[in-house]
Amino acid sequence: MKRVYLMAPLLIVLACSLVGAESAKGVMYSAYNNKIVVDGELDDWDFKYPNEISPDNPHWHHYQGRTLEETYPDLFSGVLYSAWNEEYIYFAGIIKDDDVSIANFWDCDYFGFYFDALGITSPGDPAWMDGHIWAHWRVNPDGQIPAGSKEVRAKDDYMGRTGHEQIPGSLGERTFTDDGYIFEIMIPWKELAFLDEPYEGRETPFRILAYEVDEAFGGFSLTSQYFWGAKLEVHHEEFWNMGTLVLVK
Ligand SMILES: [Ca+2]
Ligand SMILES: [Ca+2]
Ligand SMILES: [Ca+2]
Repeated sequence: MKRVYLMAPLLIVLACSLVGAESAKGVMYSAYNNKIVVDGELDDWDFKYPNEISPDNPHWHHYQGRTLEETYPDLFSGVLYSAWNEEYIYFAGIIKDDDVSIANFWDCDYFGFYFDALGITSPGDPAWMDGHIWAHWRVNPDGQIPAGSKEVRAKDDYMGRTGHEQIPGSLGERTFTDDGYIFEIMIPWKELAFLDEPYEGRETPFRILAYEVDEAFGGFSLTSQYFWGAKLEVHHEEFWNMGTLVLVK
């Protein structure tokens, strides 16, 4: 019996370390859903697998700017969801933010969704700056056009790697709430280059940017900038440190 007593704590420690190793990678699940209509209302979502934006979530990494924990009392938190079907990948957010005003196209609240198209797994890979697709969702502006870019409706701004052009067939809507905003976007799989074959169990290197701007310090300021992923060392485009998006049914 004595051996059993000794082994039980060891097994618990081993089990905890395995769970810790899994969660350290950063995994976000995307739930199958074929009934979503992108209209800025989330009554068509099942709200499975929430990804909480919080200083307590070890997979949200501070990049630059001020943070929730520092001197500026920024109200910024929320929860993100993902869903998929045979044609589209979807993202939704329910965000608490005390200021959603804007200065211009660039100085506004936005989220970026990064997909690694080349499977870059180590630092120094010469392809790393070109190895991804990003989709930036700008929450605030209506009808603003970024300088030097093609005319896109700014709140549908999905920027591909080679320019600030909307990804064809993508769509986004948002609704302001009493304490922030809700957003809902969709991107066609066929526009995600190497990722154009969705199937249950598919795992994709993936990163999320939360870029939070408030009118503070006498102007529009970056108050919080966080990345979700496995970890963050020196640069936000560390494709060898991305998390994983997993498609589940
Ligand atoms: Ca909807
Ligand atoms: Ca805020
Ligand atoms: Ca804001």
